[in-house]
Amino acid sequence: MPLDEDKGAQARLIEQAYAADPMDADRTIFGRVSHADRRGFLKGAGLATMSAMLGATIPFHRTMPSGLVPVALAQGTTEAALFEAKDGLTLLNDRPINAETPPHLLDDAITPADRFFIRNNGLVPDHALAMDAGGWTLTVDGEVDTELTLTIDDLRANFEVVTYQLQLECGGNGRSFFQPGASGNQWTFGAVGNSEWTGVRLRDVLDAAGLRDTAVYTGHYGNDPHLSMDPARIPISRGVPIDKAMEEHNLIAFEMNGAPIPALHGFPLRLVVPGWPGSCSQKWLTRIWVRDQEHDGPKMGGYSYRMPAYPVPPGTEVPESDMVVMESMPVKSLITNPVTGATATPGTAFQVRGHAWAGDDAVAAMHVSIDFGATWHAAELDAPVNRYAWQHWRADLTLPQAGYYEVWARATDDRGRMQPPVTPGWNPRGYGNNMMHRIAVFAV
Ligand SMILES: Nc1nc2c(c(=O)[nH]1)N[C@H]1C(S)=C(S)[C@@H](COP(=O)(O)O)O[C@H]1N2
Ligand SMILES: [Mo]
Repeated sequence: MPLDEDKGAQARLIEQAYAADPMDADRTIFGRVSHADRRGFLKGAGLATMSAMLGATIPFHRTMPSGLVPVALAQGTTEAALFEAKDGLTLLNDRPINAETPPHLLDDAITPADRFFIRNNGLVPDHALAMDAGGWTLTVDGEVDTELTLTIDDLRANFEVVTYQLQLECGGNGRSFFQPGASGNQWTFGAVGNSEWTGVRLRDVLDAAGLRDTAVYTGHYGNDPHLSMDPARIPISRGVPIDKAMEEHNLIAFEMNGAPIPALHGFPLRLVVPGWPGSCSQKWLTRIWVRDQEHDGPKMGGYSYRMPAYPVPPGTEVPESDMVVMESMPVKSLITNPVTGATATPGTAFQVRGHAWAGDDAVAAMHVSIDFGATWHAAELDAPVNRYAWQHWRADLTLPQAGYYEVWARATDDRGRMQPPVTPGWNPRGYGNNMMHRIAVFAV
């Protein structure tokens, strides 16, 4: 087959790599084709390149839509390649893949998928890497009158499809600041995002199944493989009390920001249970088991996503029986502009801005300080576009003279609770750290 259509250097590189080791084409190539963005590159690839990558001619190439990414190549997508396409995230762990977003990259009102943090406990399932939703079903069973098995088309056809902006934060966000430290991903500030999610309401689906009087809790299941690859083990299965599950804003989502949910974020179906630890929002969702007791799946018990029932001095060995499940996340905010370390001109106003959120509650006030918390200025605070969306805030600040300053930001929720200046309530696994975000600003 003549390879004369595409003389680009990248294409030759791919063809050589492919020829050298067809089975390893994906790993060989995509480390190198920078991330000229694999998908973008494939979309622009000429027929010869595409054929070389597939290792076969394409007899019906005339009817192949231009820009189509052949599924055989999409199937070769790896977690590493997907991470490369993420825009400036900090990788905390690559197996399982965990990455956070630096605060200044969370400046958008709606977090783009490329800037949404990744928190996986296991591996991304193959069907998601291939973006193949064929045959996907969701089962709803347990304490229900009618067991349901629903395809994604069934969900779209039989239930109202709604779109909400919902903020999602990992329960362990801020863990790295606890003393003594806790094991687990050393999140700083960026295990949080606020995207637009489209799907059907969890409550509508539970209503369709008919909850029995015995229903007290949900149990969520996805099909992500355990790190051990042992099919008998599952990485995580959490749930929420029925009262929380029946809230209007919980979604069984199939779109993120108007597009299919990306592989890393749960394609083709995930729960979004806002306000509570992100772990309640099962990705790659296959089953909702309605329980007659508190769910006891992996990461529901022991010290996982649990806090001491009473305040303890840092480093205390808390008996397991005194640990209670984390529910609503605490009030919190981020400064997303300027970036820490920025410079400002003395005597000239500049804008500081960011977002704030408060678990099941709303943020009522936002304050900023430039003198290490001695005095506070009220910031302008927007209402959320819908319940559970993060709220935007902004303030104009002026630094009086040249020197080093810190901007501190403090949110207050509608029950009067504020962010503390230092890490709050130490707990064995380092959850729920809502200390204020501080940035450095040099007036020069
Ligand atoms: N199936 C499955 N769902 C999951 C997880 C997982 O490992 N597997 N991680 C959970 C945790 S701990 C968090 S914080 C959120 C993170 O969602 P994101 O990766 O889309 O940011 O997904 C939750 N849902
Ligand atoms: Mo999490």
